[in-house]
Amino acid sequence: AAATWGYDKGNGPSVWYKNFPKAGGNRQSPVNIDSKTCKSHTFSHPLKANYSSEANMEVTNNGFTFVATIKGENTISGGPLETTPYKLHSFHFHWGSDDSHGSEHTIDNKSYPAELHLVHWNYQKYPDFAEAAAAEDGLSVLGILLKVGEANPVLQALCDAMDKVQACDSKHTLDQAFDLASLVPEDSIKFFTYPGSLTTPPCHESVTWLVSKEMLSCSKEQLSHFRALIGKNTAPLVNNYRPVLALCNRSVCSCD
Ligand code: SG5
Ligand code: ZN
Repeated sequence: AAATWGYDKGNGPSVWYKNFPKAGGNRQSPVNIDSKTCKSHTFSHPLKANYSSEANMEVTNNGFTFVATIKGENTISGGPLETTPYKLHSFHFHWGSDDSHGSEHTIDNKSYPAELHLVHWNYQKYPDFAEAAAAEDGLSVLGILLKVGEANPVLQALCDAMDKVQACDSKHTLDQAFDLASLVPEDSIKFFTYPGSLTTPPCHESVTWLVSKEMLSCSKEQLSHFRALIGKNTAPLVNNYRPVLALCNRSVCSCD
């Protein structure tokens, strides 16, 4: 059966609303973050990720992205989440066919070559992830932009794993424990935040977005591993990002 959505001409972001009406809503993601006009805000608790190391991490090329599913208990809290811990469910990336685009969020209208999404859920409130994914306070995604620079040793383990799942719908289990904590800034995280949605169908308006001000550096060689993944219909898996949408009646807060 033909996929109901994708990133191609006939099934891309501009037509998602036909099968997934929420995609036409006014709390959609991603957005451009205008660093000059967003309001500064100080929350009572600093935003902190409480991450550890994940043994036997499983990664999948599902034809839409490269995703790692997480079994251990890793949480994020503080900032707009206040004292409610949200638990890490999985992480995945979005990327482009070249270095000039690929991120979902843009900062001052600038795109980056890729974006990491660490997806967390409000596990103390909702009995399962699927229920949280549809609830207005169900999810919080920490987005970290990738910029071209030095090769990143932390990302290298993932680039090596990508080579094992080049084929669409393949899985691999990492044989070395993966240190999740090294993906995120060590102390408290400086970030932008706004209420938004999943950036893929069904585009539920359930996400408290946290976009890190600190980026991860990634070499051009490392980016080539992302672009060597194969998507649906044997086409290269590239440009799996949704373009920015209107902020509508929302504002982005800047938090240090
Ligand atoms: C990703 O974006 C993944 C989803 C993720 C969405 O591209 O999409 C796909 O892989 C398409 C099938 O990740 C998973 O499915 C993980 C197993 O959806 C979720 O994580 C929640 C349902 C949307 O997430 S995003 O808004 O952070 N981009
Ligand atoms: Zn994503």
